[in-house]
Amino acid sequence: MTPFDLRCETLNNPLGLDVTQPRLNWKLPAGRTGARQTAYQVRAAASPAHLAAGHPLLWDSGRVESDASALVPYAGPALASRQRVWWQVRVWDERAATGDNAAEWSAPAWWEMGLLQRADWQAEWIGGALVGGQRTAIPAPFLRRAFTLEAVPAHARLYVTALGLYEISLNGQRVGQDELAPGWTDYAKRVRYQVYDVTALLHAGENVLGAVLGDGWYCGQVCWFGRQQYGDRPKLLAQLELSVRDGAQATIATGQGWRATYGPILEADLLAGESYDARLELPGWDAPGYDDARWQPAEVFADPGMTLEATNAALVRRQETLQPIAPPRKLGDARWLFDFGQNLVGRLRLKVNGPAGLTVQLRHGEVLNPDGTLYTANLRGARQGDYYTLRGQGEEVFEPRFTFHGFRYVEYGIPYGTLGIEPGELEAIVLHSEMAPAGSFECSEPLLNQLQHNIQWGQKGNFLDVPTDCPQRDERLGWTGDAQVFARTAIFNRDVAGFFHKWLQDLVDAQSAEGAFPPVAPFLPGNLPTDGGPAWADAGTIVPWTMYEAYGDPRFIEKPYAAMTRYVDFLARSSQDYIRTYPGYGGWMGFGDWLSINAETSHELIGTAFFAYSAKLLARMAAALGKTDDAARYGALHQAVRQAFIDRYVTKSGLVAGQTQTAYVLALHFDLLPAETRPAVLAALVRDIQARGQHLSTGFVGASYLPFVLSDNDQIHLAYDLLFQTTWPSWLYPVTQGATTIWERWDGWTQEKGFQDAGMNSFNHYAYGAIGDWLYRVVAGIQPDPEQPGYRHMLLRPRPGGRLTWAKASYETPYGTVSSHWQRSEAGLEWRVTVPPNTTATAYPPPGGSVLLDGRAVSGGAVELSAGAYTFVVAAGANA
Ligand code: RAM
Repeated sequence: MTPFDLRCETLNNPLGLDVTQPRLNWKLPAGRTGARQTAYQVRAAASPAHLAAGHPLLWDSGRVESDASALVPYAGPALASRQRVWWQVRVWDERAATGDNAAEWSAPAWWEMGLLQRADWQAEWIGGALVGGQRTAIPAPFLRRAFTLEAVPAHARLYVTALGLYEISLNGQRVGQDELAPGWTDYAKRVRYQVYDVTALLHAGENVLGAVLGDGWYCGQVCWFGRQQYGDRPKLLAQLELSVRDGAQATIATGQGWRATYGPILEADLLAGESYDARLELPGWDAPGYDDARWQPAEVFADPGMTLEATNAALVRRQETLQPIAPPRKLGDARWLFDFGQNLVGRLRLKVNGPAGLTVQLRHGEVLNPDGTLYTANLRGARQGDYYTLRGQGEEVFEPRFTFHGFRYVEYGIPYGTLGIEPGELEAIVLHSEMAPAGSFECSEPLLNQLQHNIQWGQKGNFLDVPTDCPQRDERLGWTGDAQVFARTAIFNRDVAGFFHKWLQDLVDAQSAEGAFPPVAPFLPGNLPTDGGPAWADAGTIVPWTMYEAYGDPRFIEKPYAAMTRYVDFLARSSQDYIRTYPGYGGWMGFGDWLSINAETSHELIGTAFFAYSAKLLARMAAALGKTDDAARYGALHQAVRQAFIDRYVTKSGLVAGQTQTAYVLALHFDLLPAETRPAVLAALVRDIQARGQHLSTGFVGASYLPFVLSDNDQIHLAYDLLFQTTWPSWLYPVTQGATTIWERWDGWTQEKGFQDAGMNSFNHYAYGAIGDWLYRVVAGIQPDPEQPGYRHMLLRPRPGGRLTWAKASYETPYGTVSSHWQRSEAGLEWRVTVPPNTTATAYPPPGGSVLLDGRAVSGGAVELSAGAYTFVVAAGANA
């Protein structure tokens, strides 16, 4: 029983943490039924040799009688900046009596601390002299610093960040694989730094640190707000620390002595794209021996004083490469259309041969006009175009570095029509935040499998450092409502723990002075209301709870806790007799049930429903943290809001005011009805769906809950009918239209109307992909147990239906893989599950006749399972 897959803060050997009490995870091998840890011992030391010898140790937990194998806090001496800790663990399992010989030590793992104090930084912010403007871009600054080392260093770390974006190299070799670093935070408050082990890149003699800066979110265009939202030009902060063999330390830091110039990158903007003139390249600029006499001294800037924070999670990386699915189609003189077969987010890599001075234009778009040309109207003010001017010396390769585009199609053009030339070669590089795959879902219905594919790609495309609504037009904001509805699905598809730890900080940073959470995070004041309003602002309570339920990490609810109480107190203060966004309320009324179809739900009803829900979740989180007074207080508040909802919106006969699907769904799902009126409300919901020819009418607010309301209330057949609906509005309609990602609108394109309003019509918007959660939880039946969060215990309850003959899903919990796979046959249904080691599950075999578990009869109803692999056979029966 040797533990493996050791993690610190859920990361694999993280370099540069500033979590002062890191938590440790390990997994136990699967395979034995009932495998379970009964005790563990962790030890930590300064080197693997010390661990192997067993001394000197930094920390020894001793044998701890505990089944905890996830998020076990390091409890050794306080950690210092730069400290590297090696650690290992051994465990005792349910078979072992006592005695040390039962357990084998794991292979060692490590983590290393970053710079914990501001005083650890000697570096100063540097950059170029040009400033650009609200509408004017500047070329990308190139910065360099040469230095001499007498000997090869034994150990070297680069601590680096930027206001804007950076790419940094040592002796001409790119450092790290992160893209668009350091990502987007509220730069007035914090910026994250990265740490790289660069020991292997240094040598004795002259060495060169070189950096190129991009505008990014700091001073490039953000949304439709224009440029320079945070500052006037990009800046770099970098500190190379090295130790030589005799223990002497040296630091090369940004500040005086750095040189600056401009080179081939004429402009680089996230929304517009990049323009690169290869004739202006600076050969050898980042290598030793280059003469920088014609460069200028870099500008040195005063410290803006924001917090420098370790990244503690993964950044954006290049993830995969796609090739065009067919040879380019000629559109006209010197214009060709490339099709990558997939709406994706990233950028192109161009390979081209041609004369010096020829400019290649690459325009990106998601869809095509009816005449087969590129459709770009829905990009609004985002140019999404890159320009490459050839140096004219054989094969040239270009990939922009400080931009990303949302596209499936590319128009390749040579603006000044050089005839007789063939296009170069293109491949598409997919970019997104590093998030390990976590789950998979598959079933017998190809259309649903394509839907799952589209959900996955919607997530990849919109999880680019912040969870964005869309990746293509001049918007790309961290809309809170969208993130809130999609978070549960996101967790099933990918490991998003680090991603949401970071974004929840963005959300807290963006809280208004009154206590409201914003419509978007990071938030830029002056452009949007400071209060996101119903279902948007409530991301501030819903997302922490969602993360806590799935990951079991108390920090998800501890860190934003004070902000959440301020928020719910704000709701209490700003509502009238517990009715939120009431008529005449002076503040922001909210976005309503955004993009619903002919079914406007009252904003005060949505507001009050979400007020009740936020209070309820906060009471639950308070209880989980042992804050019993708060739990009671917010529990009482929840009851009061619930009663106000009933008094105001529910009639005696059980109708809900407004009479939209979303109104019924919220009342039922958030438990805002007297028990005796639930059947009537449910019946009204069912009637409305039937009256619309088995169609939903819900927008962003109602759509994610609708299928759960049906499946939780004996309407599983109708839930499947909606899921299988292929005419719009429905989840499968875009799939039948060849969609490869989730559309923003149910009717993004229809036969009758063609494209929806170009002012708001993204073809890569994850919000309606929230149906993915229902595929995992209900179709395949994998659910965390909120009473034992983080999959310590789980619920397995598939609900076969529709025309599906089989479905299967798996999910990587902190303990290992849980899976559920059911298959119909003439005789009934076979259901195979695996429960990860050191966890338990309650399994609910689907309804039917008699039930066999691994060949033995079990009585109907729930079955408790320990770790292991099991097969249920449910005979065909009356209720199936
Ligand atoms: C639009 C986007 C976004 C939504 C807001 C309210 O800009 O569709 O997804 O959350 O509006």
